[in-house]
Amino acid sequence: MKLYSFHYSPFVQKVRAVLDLLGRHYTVMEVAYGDRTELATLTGGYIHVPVLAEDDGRVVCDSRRICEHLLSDAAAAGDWPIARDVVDYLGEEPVDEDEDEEEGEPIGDLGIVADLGLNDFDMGAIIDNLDLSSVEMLVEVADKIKLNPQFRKAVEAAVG
Ligand SMILES: N[C@@H](CCC(=O)N[C@@H](CS)C(=O)NCC(=O)O)C(=O)O
Repeated sequence: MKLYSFHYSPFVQKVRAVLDLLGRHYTVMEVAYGDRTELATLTGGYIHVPVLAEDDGRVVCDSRRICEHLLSDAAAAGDWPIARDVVDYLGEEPVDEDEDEEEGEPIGDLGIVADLGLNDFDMGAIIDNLDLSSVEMLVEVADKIKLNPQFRKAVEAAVG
């Protein structure tokens, strides 16, 4: 994958920190401040950095979206010790990294916050909606259980 960058950009540094923590291999594409033609062509007109270009053609703009994209990637999730601990704790089978992401089944108690107003059916609908990033799913959950102002504040403090 390629990361389009200005070397001094704090937004780029944030994404590089996440990429490095995940142990992902990437090529830094230093963009010339005065010539962003390649970047604009790639993104369809967005000329800020960072921009992430995956080898499979996916292009993600904006550091926050890039971080969400990297952290919600199914293969990367399988690499997180905390994700493995949750699977162990729930007594479930480990996630098969080769399995098609779209066919993955949710695990755990989907009715865990039913008493706060979000039943297992509605929880299932939120987490099956693969158009949402993991943070957007959590925002929906927080909305339904009426925790959104506090949740948004915590997310903004964590991801900027
Ligand atoms: N919200 C964007 C902000 C990105 C941004 O402002 N990047 C600056 C570099 S630090 C940029 O590309 N500026 C374009 C310019 O100066 O013309 C993000 O988080 O990625």
